[in-house]
Amino acid sequence: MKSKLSQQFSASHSSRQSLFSRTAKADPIFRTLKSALAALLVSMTISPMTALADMEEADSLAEEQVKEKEELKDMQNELNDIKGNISGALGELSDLTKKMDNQANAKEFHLFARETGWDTYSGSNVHCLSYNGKIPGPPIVIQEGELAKIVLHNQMKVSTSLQFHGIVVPHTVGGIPRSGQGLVEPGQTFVFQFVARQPGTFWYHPQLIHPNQKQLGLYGPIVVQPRLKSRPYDKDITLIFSELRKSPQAVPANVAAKVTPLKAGQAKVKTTTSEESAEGDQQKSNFRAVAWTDGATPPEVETDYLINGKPAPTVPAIELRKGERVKLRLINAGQEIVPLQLGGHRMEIVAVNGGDRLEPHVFRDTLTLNPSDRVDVEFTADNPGVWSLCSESAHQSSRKGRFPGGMALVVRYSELRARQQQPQQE
Ligand SMILES: [Cu+2]
Repeated sequence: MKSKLSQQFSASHSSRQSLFSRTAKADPIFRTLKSALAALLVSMTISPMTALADMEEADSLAEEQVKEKEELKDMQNELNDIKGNISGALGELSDLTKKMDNQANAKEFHLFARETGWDTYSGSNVHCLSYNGKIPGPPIVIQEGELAKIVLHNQMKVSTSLQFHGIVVPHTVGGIPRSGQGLVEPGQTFVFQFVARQPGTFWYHPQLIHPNQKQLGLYGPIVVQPRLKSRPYDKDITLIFSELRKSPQAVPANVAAKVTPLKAGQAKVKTTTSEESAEGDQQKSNFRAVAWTDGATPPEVETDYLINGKPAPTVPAIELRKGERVKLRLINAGQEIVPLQLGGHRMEIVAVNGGDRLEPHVFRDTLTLNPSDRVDVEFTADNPGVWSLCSESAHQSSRKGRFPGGMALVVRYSELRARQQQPQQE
């Protein structure tokens, strides 16, 4: 049996419990209080020391993150550097490969400068100078961007040099010749190398310190073919106009003999010429020309006017077929102005002095070639017949007034010729 007190307590306890449950369920204030109490209990479980440690940990974590970010950035920079280096190295490798390819594919030409007997008119053998025994010298035909290797062998009794007129080359190749730099002594060989970067028509000859060698026959054409041909043509013909001075005697032994080689850094060429000695003016010029003879009057000379080394009527004719597109590369290697005329056609001037294609193009039946000019013209063979291409200057297109002679050639349509040659049918 329970005591009365115990019974009372139980009764009161149970009644309180039921009161609490009933009230909590019913009243929102009790709910709020309950949550606040819970939050307080949770906050009391974290001591102040623990919070500080946590904060420090968070700070160091942030620092690490920053460091990691910086390291990542550094790595990225390094990677970029490596990428840059690789691409640079690849570029160098490609340049080197190209260079090697170029070296391997260098187009080589040999020029033998020597004294030569040259037939102009029948029975008229002129003692002159030539490259490889012919006037003009061999054509140097290269592609744009190609490495040209030109080996000059001096088989003359005097020094010589080489200029690639119009082609922009390093000074070691085309500057004023000096010892070891383009001045080639008798019996010596010199290699000139350059990459031809300009398409067009050019020419080669000895440099200004050896001027009379050019007039005695040392010259030749250079054609740099463009990588992209702008307009097709059927025939590509080079014509070099020049004068050849006929000397009654052999080529003077002292032609260009008195050129003193320049040493590196030296600015002047010391030479002897009769006129300049008389003027007492030897030190003024870097370009002391060389006289025919020392102190003597130049020998009397007769001049032949030539196209590709020959005078009319021995200059080969230009044979055409109707409808052909013809390109003429005209080079004036002489000392005189040549007024050139083509019969029956109008020449379209497409380039002057190299690769500059002229826009808009101009058309001419007569054009003027100044000394050293190169003019590229094109025309369409649309007027069948037999025509002339010649200098309008009578002394240039005759042999002392007798025709045919000098700078003149025949332009003819081969179909007409074939028809003329066919036996007449009845
Ligand atoms: Cu020149």
